[in-house]
Amino acid sequence: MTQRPGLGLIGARVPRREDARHLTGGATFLADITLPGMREVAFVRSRCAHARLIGVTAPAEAEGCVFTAANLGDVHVLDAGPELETFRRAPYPPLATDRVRFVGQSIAACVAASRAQAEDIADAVQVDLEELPAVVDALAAMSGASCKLHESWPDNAYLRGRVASGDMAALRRSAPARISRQLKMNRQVTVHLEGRGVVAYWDPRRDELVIYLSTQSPHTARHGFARFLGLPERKVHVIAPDVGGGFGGKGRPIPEEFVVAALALRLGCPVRWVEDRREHFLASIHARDHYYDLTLYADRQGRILGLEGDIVVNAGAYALWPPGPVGEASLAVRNLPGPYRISNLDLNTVTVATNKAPIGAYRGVGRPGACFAIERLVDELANELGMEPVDVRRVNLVSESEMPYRTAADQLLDTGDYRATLEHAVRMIDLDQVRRRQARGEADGRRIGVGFSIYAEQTGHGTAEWAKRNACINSGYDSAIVRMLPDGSVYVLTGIQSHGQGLETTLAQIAATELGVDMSSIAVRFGDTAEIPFGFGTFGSRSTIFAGGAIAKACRELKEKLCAIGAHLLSADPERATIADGAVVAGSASIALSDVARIAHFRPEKLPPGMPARLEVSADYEPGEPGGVFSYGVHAAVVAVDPWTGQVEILDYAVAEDCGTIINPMIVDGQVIGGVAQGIGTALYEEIPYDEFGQPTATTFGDYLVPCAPEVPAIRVMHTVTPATATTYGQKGVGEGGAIGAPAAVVNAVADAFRATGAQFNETPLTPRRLCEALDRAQFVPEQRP
Ligand code: MCN
Repeated sequence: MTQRPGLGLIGARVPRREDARHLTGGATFLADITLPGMREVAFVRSRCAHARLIGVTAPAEAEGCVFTAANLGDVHVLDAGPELETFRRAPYPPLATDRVRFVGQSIAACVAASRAQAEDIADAVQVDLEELPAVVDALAAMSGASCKLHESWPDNAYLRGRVASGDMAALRRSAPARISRQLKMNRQVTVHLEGRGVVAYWDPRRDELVIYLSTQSPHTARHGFARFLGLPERKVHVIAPDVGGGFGGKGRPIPEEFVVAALALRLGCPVRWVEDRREHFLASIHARDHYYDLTLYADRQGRILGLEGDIVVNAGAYALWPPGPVGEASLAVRNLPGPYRISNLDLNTVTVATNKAPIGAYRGVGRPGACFAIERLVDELANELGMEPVDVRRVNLVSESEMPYRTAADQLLDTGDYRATLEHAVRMIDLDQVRRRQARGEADGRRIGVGFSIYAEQTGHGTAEWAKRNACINSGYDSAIVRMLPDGSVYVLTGIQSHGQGLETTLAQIAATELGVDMSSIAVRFGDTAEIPFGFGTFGSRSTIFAGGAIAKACRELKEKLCAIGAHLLSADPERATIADGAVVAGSASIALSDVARIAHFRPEKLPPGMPARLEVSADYEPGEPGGVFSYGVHAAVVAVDPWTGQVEILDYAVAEDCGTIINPMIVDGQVIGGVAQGIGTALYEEIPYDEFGQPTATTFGDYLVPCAPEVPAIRVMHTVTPATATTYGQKGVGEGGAIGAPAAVVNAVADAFRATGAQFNETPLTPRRLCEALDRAQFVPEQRP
């Protein structure tokens, strides 16, 4: 890694300060919060994928404890989705009214003194459902014979889109090589360590509803709760305690959380719901579920000439507030050409309603599927042309001299040397050595494969990007307050939220660097809407850019003021003053920051004439031109596949990545490694399958497999540093890249192991069954096991 010198703590491997409490039981997660008189909620959920809701009968002994849509109180269902006339609306009801549209949809909320009692009541509630035909497959849902999810819609499409450029018709006639494939990335859940949860109560002293919520976006949640309940926002106070992971899933409140807030108002006592893991699998946010039908056109030297086809996203039954389900298709289509020079493009997207749980954001949003699709096609093209897959990438990657480069899908790749990063990955995985090993064969008969994938990760985009998406909430900026207290210690208040990614540490590194003070004097605060400045929370790998930018801006202004006060007190020239080692220094004179802060607060008569005393600065931040940045990386995996059982072992995994200037390399390594682990889950293990009746068939960790330590190899990470021009330090986001690149690299490696057989591996997770079926279809019969 080569990084600009002279940036203080920027680039330092500072240990994560939040880990001490997280690892020693000192943290407060949602389920740790108990309040006097608190009641617990259990939900009655639909057992049918699609049905008319005829009636709900509560047991006589549970009178006053069972709430349905009819007696929840005066609530306002939030309309979700982009501000587009062509988007068909399907607001997600807090509790079902006349119809249920997926297994697990909440129908009634049962309240009792304990969760166990609430669950007993829920078990005793009778729900009368008249079953309707269900559709779970997105392609079937788009056929004329399908049942309709929403009666007023002409078909089951939420939204259709098209991205096109160049002359596809001419290319179709003339292209020397073409590869057509159908690819599928199946449905997953977000599987954060801590489930969702909410505690709500009315605080008469402050005349407000207090909502503890395990969330990534406290202010957005506040806005949603206020609108749902018809309360002014000043009467809704959202507090995020420690959040044990979110991976995008906690970015948006779900109906159960809204219901708990409504119950707290209705019942006048604290009410809590803590999601259990089965509820998480059934009805928390689902993700991915993409289908691609694509044709790649190329010349015989491997130069990609064009890409066309369809992207279908199975979005489930309802649109989750605020953005609805369209981000998947939008990000997938715009990132499908990746960092490749592709001049002809014709891609159609459709986001489809089915009788599955609604989808939302999960690490990578749209891009793991897009990366999987294009990177599989690149490898298949290499096979067709008899080329080394890496060579096809070398031919097509955008070069450093072409930056900034606008792709055919209108994405502006800002800075970077993608080709150099590819060469790093090739060296790290030692491609020649792997090829030699393949040629030798394995003593145990397993087959070795090596796979690469390249991704460009859109991070930290400003208001123009969100306006382009017609987003109903444009999160293109964020804000910070930096406040020095009378003893010289500092509060950094930020509108974003840390839910595991280490921001308490990295944002303190930024503030300490800018102010010239020791990190130990800085407290980073987030997650309390009564305390922090307005902001949009954490998603889209935006925090280091937005919160980092806002904090740096506020700190610079505060530093200037501190220098002016210090110089005045020292009778020195403010132009010559700076902060070093906890003091304002001007030439040979200095005054401790604690003295400056104390005087500013308590002895304002000593300040420069007319200067306001308050040592507090707030700042907004949005990245400069070109309004957003792309980090990128190359993943390389080596696998050994057992052709008799379909078991895949990942032998080696290397990532060469570039997220611009790095704030904390240790944390960035952790982000990459964690993301790759999740990507391995996508590639090989994780899926929420539904049967033909719309019943999900993986609702425990017994059926929904996540990679654990034995399945995740020692991942090696290296960084190149190409600073962004649009951000404060040249930093780019990094939180999602690991999850974006891994599925394609792993599946490409498996495909490489069977390159000569013609077997097709185009669906994730590539379970042993799918792998063996692919070999069967290719009529590949492994030799006798040695
Ligand atoms: N970082 C850095 N230098 C950079 C970029 C980032 O040191 N150039 C550091 C950051 O300061 C931060 C971390 O890396 O500590 C991730 O930063 P960033 O890329 O800005 O992403 P966000 O902080 O906005 O985090 C969100 C991102 C996303 S979208 C998901 S999903 C995600 C993730 O990061 N969910 C996570 N990482 C996660 N990590 C954990 N442990 N748990 C989750 O739920």
